[in-house]
Amino acid sequence: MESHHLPEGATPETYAPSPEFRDQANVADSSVYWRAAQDPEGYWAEQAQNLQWTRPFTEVLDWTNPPFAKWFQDGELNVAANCLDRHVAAGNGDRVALHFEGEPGDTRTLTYAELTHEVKRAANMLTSLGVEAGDRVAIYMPMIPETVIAMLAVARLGAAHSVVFGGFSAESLRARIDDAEARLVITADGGWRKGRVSALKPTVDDALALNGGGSTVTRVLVVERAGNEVAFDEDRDLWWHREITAFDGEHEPQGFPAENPLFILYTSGTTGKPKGILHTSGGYLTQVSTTHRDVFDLKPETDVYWCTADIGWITGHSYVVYGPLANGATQVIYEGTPETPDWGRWWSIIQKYGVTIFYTAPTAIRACMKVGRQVPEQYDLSSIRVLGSVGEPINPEAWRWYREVIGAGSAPIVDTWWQTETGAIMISPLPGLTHLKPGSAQVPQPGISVAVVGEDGEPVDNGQGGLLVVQRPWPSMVRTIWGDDQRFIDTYWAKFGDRYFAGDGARLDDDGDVWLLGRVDDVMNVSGHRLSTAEIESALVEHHAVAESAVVGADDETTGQAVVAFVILKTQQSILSLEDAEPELKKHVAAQIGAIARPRQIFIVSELPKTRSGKIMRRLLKDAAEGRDVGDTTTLADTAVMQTISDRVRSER
Ligand code: 6R9
Repeated sequence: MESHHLPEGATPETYAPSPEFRDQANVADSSVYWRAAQDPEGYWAEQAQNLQWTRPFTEVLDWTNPPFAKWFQDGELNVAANCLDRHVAAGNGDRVALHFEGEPGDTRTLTYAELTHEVKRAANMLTSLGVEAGDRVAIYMPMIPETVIAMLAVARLGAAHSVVFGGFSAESLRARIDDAEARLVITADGGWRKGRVSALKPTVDDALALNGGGSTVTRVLVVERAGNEVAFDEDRDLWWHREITAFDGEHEPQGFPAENPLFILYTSGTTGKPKGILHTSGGYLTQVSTTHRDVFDLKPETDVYWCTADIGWITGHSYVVYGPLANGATQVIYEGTPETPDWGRWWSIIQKYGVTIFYTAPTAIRACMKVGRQVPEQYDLSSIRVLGSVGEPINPEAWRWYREVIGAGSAPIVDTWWQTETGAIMISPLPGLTHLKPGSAQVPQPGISVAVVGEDGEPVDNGQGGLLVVQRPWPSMVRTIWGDDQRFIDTYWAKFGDRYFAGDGARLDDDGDVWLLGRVDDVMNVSGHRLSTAEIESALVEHHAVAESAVVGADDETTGQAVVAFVILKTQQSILSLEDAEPELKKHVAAQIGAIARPRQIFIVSELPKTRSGKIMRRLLKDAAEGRDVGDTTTLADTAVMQTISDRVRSER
């Protein structure tokens, strides 16, 4: 810890980069911020030159029709070739792209040459199944190399993938397939989680059987991974390993326009219906590769990078697949959970592969803290030189533990703020420059401009809480909500004109560093995953015994927030006894949405607190769920309700 280089007004706990780190850092000259701020488009155009364009762009940004941005629009490129072929052509074909570690302990290594070969074969296979540029392909897979191969093969053909996290239910999968009108689903028989096989193909079968069975899907391609027994529809289903044998590794990549859709990824919004966030090609790849190189200080020749995110989330898209591979990085991908077979698993993987850059979420760090430092201390973690955090604010206590126990007291921690919608990191320290402050994501990246404003859109004073906005378009920004331009405008742009409203509260300190304060809407953050209160409420009321429900995200020591539901049962129902209701409804939510949405607690109540206009007061329920005294209830139609509810909650704590 140092204090003599502190800018005026900085908090005392500040960690400067070591001189050794600074001397070797990719970005060691702070004038980059100033240069990029003078000419953001020039900065991004320069970054885009690190990609291989089959047709060079002449226009950087078209913002004539806000909020619909076009970046590098007259340029053409092939995203997959940028992640694969060009590294092979540059003589780096023998470099390891993926060190895969299966949960049961099986391993597979793929060099860039091998990965390129596999993606070319897969692209030929998909072509034979009718996949063409402009199509959508749903991917419902465990964390295995074929998932990366499938995504890149789809991208190589100019089609768009929609990856659905393997923990989502048949209903959630089906809603996403329908919304994107996917014609093909790529899945696996199952994957390994917590020492057991977690089946995937049966969920695909269930999803496609819903709504009378008719869907846009004509084919299901199945990777053999876990060996579990699966049903096969001979007219529809194909084994990947059988099909692929017919195809060789010759495939000429074609250039596609920079604004060609690359993927749709669904994320929770404030209403029940998930939003299909659309990302396109050239701008997205530019910003994910730039930030991956500079924020993590990547040296592709020597680093071994590991991001623990599942590919089903945006972090997996941007910082497992596209950023690292565009940069020619060597990385680890791991199929399973950190506690399998025991809590030493992650640390043993770091030791085994000599991981130098490690990127994970605060919820995982807190879970490891709970287990105790004696576990990681049994492993040699001395290869680590950069640590990253993403998904929610990292509390200073977890930050210090992460730095000390995992980072040997010296590794810089980059706390990266961004969203599914932003596509890439927006606010983060740069490890060779920034004096780190535990708990703050700190600095907008070069070329990015943010502000903290009040409801009126005017900047608030430093130290005051407000709403985070992004002031200018950025290359990896969401282009629209799939099929719903109006919702795109309403959700992100209607509030502050042509500035992007992120939905997060924030404040600036006197150094201008950004502190994130959590969501300002009805979106919860559970273990770094976004869940909508409305979506869980509607799942609950779909249960035939439920009359009404209210869901809140309550503070939780490990998961950041946890789902707490308040439910009114139908008076005439005789299906559920009071004792059975809680477990049954938990199971129901998990089946409807996915295990991540399973409530921590469900309280069966006889009434919910409502305003006179009939709005449920979730704020009061949150107070009760977090064990606080419930504040002002005078706006409630019935003031006694909250007393009854908080007594109930207390009696169960
Ligand atoms: C990448 C990702 C986005 C929401 C975002 C914010 C929260 C993410 C954060 C953070 C504070 C950080 N969030 N990173 N809050 N500090 N470093 O997580 O995308 O799943 O779309 O979630 O997560 O609330 O709005 P996504």
